[in-house]
Amino acid sequence: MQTVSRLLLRSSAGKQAFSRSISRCKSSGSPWAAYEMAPLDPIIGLNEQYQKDDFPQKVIVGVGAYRDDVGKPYVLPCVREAEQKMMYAHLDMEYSGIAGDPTFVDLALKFGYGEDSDAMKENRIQGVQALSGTGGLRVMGEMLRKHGHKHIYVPNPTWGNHIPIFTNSGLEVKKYSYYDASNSSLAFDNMVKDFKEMPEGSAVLLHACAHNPTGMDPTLEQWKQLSELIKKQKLLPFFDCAYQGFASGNHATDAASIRMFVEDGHTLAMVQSFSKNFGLYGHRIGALSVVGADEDEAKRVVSQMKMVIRPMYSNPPRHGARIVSTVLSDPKLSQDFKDQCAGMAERINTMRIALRSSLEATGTSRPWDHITKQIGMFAFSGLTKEEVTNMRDIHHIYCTMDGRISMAGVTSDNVDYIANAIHDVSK
Ligand code: KET
Repeated sequence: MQTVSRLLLRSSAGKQAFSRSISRCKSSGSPWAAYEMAPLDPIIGLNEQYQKDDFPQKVIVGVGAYRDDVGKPYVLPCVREAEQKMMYAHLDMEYSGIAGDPTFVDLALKFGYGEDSDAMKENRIQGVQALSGTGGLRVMGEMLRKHGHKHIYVPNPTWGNHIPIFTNSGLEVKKYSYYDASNSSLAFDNMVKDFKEMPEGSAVLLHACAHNPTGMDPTLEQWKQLSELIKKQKLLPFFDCAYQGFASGNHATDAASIRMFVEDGHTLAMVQSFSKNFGLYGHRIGALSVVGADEDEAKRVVSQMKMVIRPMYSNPPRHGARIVSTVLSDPKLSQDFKDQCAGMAERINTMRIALRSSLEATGTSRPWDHITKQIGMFAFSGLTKEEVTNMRDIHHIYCTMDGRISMAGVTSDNVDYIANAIHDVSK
């Protein structure tokens, strides 16, 4: 009790909450009496609102989860086939090690860094299985804080959850310029300026590809400039790779930034998610890795990751790791994966073209060319908060408050409805 009160009393908000809690607890007798209803999550919370809406034409384009052209969740056929193989293998259900399944980790790292990476061959890349991207980000945040980091830089804007993940890890979240909303483009000059001002040793989060939410990535030339600058400034690059395969349709092409940085000699970190590219959202499967100066250094860092993981969740689940390993260790299933991932990216691109042309056909006065200029899962529409609210209240279309539309939820059937609604709220 003493420890709990000390923690709560650290801040004045904590003090107030604590005294409210004590007085409500005294009056109702329940220790939970003072707990207030927390707000809905800005992304996942949309699903709850959508479920309650009984309008027949309602549309959800909130969370970044792929849907097929009739709006249904999609399980990749290569994943189904891997599960069949696994069923007949009578696998055990033992605990994983703290670092997860080593076969999975090895295949995941080759998937990210490339099989022929020299750093891979020199064993300078080591990693652990992670509870998908989110879990890997949190482990990295905690580890950085434990090892003296006070802050981390993230792009402005970034995936909303980056901020509480790192804040809850005890890091201060600082932002670097990324996007110029006035002309829907990368704010590269300002980005460079901000990087030049970062203190030496700062961790800087980079979206490896298909930046969320803007859909705008640096070009390869710009990545090269960033690589040189990051080295000069002695920063620690930390890649969040959540959409590998969703930008170009090819996972190797989408890893170009990371592979370039490794070739340029950076020591860095990367978190990978298999939620989107393998469609394994609910299996929570990903990897967290580092490139060290040598094998021993990389292994020491991984040993520290394990020190964070063991008291946090002990060890990760088995099923998703086995699915990814089964696919990536089988040449036929690997090829099937490539084709099916390319198919998802292609459907999204077709929908981008359809949404833009449908919008342009409404007689709109706003430009919509950014929709086809952007890549990955999202269209960063430029709709204001008020327009987003009207989309929801008038047209029953659910997207995030920043105007981000998950293109994966756009289908041949709803694209015109969405375009007309966008036009109606923005004209
Ligand atoms: N990084 C980025 C950039 C990202 O967009 C997501 C998920 C994640 C990491 C984590 O995904 P995980 O499933 O933990 O591997 N983004 C989508 C889902 C979410 O918000 O949880 C989204 O933006 O809709």
